[in-house]
Amino acid sequence: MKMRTGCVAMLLVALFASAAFGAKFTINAGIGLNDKSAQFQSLQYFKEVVEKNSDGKIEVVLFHSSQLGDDRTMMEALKMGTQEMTCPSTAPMTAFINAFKIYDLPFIFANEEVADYILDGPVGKKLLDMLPDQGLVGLAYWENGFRMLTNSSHPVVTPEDLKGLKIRTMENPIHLAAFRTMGANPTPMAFGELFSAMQQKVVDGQENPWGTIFLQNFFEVQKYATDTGHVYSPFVLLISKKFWDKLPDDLKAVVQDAADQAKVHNRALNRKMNAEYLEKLKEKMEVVILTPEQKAAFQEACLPIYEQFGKDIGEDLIKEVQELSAGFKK
Ligand code: KDG
Repeated sequence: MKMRTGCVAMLLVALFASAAFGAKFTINAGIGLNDKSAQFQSLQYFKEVVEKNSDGKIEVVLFHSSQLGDDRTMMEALKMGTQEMTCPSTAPMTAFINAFKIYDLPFIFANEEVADYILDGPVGKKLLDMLPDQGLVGLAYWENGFRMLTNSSHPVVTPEDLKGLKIRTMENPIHLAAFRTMGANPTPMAFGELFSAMQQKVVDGQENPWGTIFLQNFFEVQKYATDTGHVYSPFVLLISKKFWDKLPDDLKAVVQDAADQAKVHNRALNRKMNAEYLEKLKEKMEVVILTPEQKAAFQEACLPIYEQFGKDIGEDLIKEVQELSAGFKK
């Protein structure tokens, strides 16, 4: 309740600010990560392009660190039309559109280039096209990235090392099932609660890309990290359909173009930051870099998940992604 009052107050401040600024439309955009993240920097880039190319007709107001709520709450606000923009991981989006679970299958993408190829191709588009029925419009796939495991108990080198570890996951049935299958004790939790849950030892560990582990100071409460790369998390830059439908076509084009430009910026920046922060984390944590054989053991341990969720996601969709990925050439 307190959170909600805070959010309303913040949106009111934004409303008055935009009235003073003279913009015709205001996009309030909220995310869970902090203001140092590649995601926030990419939103700043988006804001600059939109405000410039709309000649000030659109103002973009940015909120970070779950100031407007977590991924799920913000998506619901977009559906209701009380917030204009957010950029969630696809994992919690599966609460609204089942097919997005395809991205949660462990090790479905071999690397970032394959991920780009699928997300920017017919599969990625097909899934974005399902969003308007849910009151959401997907402007572009940005990148959260390959997720890495951290914990406060011991180094994890094999799936057996996960036994008994209480791991926070995003709110997603496949992530929960995958960690359960590997022997861990997973629990879903909103991102905004994660740091204190680790600090108070409510959970032993979590999984996120290197940039998040560094920039959210997770190393202060987590001693061990492993480059599992078990799931590639896309972000989707979402806009409320209620808001989108009110925008004239020329301004829709400005917003879409800015989202596409910011996507290119975001992916490059995110990859650069993830690589840099891995090196910095090596000075702060005990980081295990798995050999290809060690990684294959995690991949094998997760295979039952494909069977378990095959029907739910759609065997055809899984096959389509696997065949497209196999045919990918740089
Ligand atoms: O801003 C994005 C976050 O809200 C969230 O999606 C980050 O990967 C994430 C997580 O673990 O919740």
